[in-house]
Amino acid sequence: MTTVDQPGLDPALADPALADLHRGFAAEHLVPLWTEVGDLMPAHPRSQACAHLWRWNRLLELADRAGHLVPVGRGGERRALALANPGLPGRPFATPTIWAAIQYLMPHEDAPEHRHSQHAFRFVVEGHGVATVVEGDPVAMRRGDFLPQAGLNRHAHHNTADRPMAWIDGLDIPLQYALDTQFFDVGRDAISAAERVLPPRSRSEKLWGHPGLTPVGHRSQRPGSPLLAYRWEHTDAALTDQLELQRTGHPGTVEPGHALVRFTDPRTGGDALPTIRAQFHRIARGVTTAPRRETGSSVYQVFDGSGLVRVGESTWSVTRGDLFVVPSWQAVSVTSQAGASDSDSGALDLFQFGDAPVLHRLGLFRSEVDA
Ligand code: 1HN
Repeated sequence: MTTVDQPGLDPALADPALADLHRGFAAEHLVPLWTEVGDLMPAHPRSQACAHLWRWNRLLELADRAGHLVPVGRGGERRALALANPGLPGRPFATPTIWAAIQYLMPHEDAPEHRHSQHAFRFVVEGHGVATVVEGDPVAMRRGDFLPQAGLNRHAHHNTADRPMAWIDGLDIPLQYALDTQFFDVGRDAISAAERVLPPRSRSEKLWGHPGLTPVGHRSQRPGSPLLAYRWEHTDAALTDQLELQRTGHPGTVEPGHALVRFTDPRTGGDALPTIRAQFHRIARGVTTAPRRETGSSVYQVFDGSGLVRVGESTWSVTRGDLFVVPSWQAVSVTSQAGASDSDSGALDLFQFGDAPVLHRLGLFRSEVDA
């Protein structure tokens, strides 16, 4: 509580009549606006979420220890470790709208089938061997792939390999928690033998994975993209082409040395998930992006390369797999700096996910680029 003219002194204590009035408010579960207006109506977004960085090698080490100690099964459903933003009290939420986690499956292990209203995706920074089985369609997960799973699709995961595999999950859990829209059902106890396979392409890709071509006679009415895997080969080629166009003097990139693509629903061109925007950035060697702030929050994962990231007042050196949060209205700028162990072109590749579709649809999206 703040007071207008006597900071630190609660007016209800100073004046017996006011004290009595405040007791009356409290008894009726009322709060006077004049004690709260500064917090409820800030001049610009002041997120309680902090800019925060999680190191991939620490996440992986802890996930592997959990793999040896904690089974996966009904109830817990997933061996997932949520990124809990230190600024957000109570629940383990990465941002006010986004839940993010590292998930881990041991060799030949299954995560049981279920479905929920929360929209979700997987993104793979390293490894292969797991299939996510969505409505009976086994979808192989490999490094660099983005795998959206819109709400109410039944899904299980199965590790076909002799090695453990990790990936990240993003879900709109905090948003649906705030809106009280959650539904959850368990699915079959086990997937069938026919589903325990790792086809190079899923049925969804055979139907929906051809650029500019819509399969006639398939009217998927579900929200969210019917394409269940956006493969790294395509993302990589799109980013390479943008930078190449820019180098040869043609429009191509969002800013010099910064290529950007968005994962979209092939039916509409809109975001692949109704509540989550997922994008991929490639920042050419030595380039620093213009500091940009937006309403709404994002989580980024370094896919490849090394660099320097500035979010609000924080600066970190980052490398493959590291994850960081960008809270609403905090400026983000990144510099690509080739590290000693980077074998590639010196570019910094970043996967980003956030709540932008929600803000756009509600007319609340705003952005600024600092000169
Ligand atoms: C879920 O279904 C997955 O399918 C991951 O991998 C994380 C967190 C809460 C609720 C459901 C998954 C989840 C989840």
